Amino acid sequence: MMKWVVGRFRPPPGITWEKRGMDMRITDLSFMQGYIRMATDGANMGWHERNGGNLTYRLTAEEAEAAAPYMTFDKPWEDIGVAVPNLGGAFFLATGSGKFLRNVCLAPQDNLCIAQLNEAGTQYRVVWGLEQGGRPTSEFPSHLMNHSVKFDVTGGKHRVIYHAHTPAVIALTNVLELDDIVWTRALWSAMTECAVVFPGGVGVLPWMVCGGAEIAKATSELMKQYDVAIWAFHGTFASGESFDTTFGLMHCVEKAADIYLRILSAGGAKQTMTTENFVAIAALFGLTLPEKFLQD
Ligand code: 2HA
Ligand code: ZN
Repeated sequence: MMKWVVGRFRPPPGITWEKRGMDMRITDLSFMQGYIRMATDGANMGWHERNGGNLTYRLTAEEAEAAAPYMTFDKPWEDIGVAVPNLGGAFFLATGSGKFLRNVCLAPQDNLCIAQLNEAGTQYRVVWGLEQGGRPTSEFPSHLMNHSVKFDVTGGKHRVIYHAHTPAVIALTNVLELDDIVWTRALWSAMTECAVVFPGGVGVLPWMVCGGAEIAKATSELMKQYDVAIWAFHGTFASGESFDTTFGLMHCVEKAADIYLRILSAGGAKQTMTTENFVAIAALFGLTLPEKFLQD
C-alpha cells in the first residue's frame, strides 16, 4: 500500500521514487509538483512577502482519486461563508492561512491543504495537509467564488485561481484611474503581447476590506468578463486553465504594469500603440477584443 512519507528530498531527474524502491508520496503527483513550482516561482518573483498571496487548484476526478489514499475524512465541516453549489463535492489544493508561499517547497504538508466541499457547496473539510494545524487561506471565499464563476463561463476548463501582491500593479493603482478601460488600454499598450495574453482585458476594484464575502462577490462579478482582477492598493487575482498559463498571465500583467510605470517615470509616452494596432493584432491571432477597449 502507498504510504505518506514526509520527504524533504527529490530524486534526481528521471529517477522516480518507485524506481529507487521507495514509497510513492502525494507530493510526487504532477498537480502537486505544478503547485509547488508555481508557489516557489511566485515567491522568487517577489510577489509573496511574508504570507502574502495565495493559490488554489481544483483537482480533476483522476487527481482526486490518485490523492485519495493520502486523505483522511475525520476533520469537521466548516462554513465557507459563501455558497458555490456548482462546485459541490470538488477537491481544492489550497494555501494555508498565514502560511508563506516560499515555505511550500520545503514542507507542502504543513503549508498546504486539500479541502473537499460538501455537496451543497456551502462547507469544506480539510482532508490532507496542514499537519501542524491551520485553515485554508483567508481568501478562500474569494477563490471559491471565482472558481465557481469561472467553472460556468469556461465549461469547467479553468482550474487555477492565483492571488499575488504584484508590486508594479499595486504602485500603478496609486497613479492610474481605477477604471477597467483605462487599465486595459494602459497594460495592452505597454507591450504588444498583452492583448494576445489577456484579450478580454482586466477589471479593477476600488480598495475593499480583504478576506470577506463582499470582496469575494465583487471579484467574482469581474471574473464573469475577465481573467484578471486588480485590487487597488493590494494586488492581483488571475484565473486560468493550468499552472503555466495562470502564472504566465500574472507575469504578463505585472510586467506590463512595470513597463507602464517606467514610461510614466520617464516623463510619459511620446508615442504609443493605437486602436488600429490592437485591431491588427486581433486579426492576426483571430481574437475578438471587446468594443469598449477599442475607442480612441
Ligand atoms: O494571504 O494575500 O489577501 C494573505 C493575503 C490576503
Ligand atoms: Zn492579498
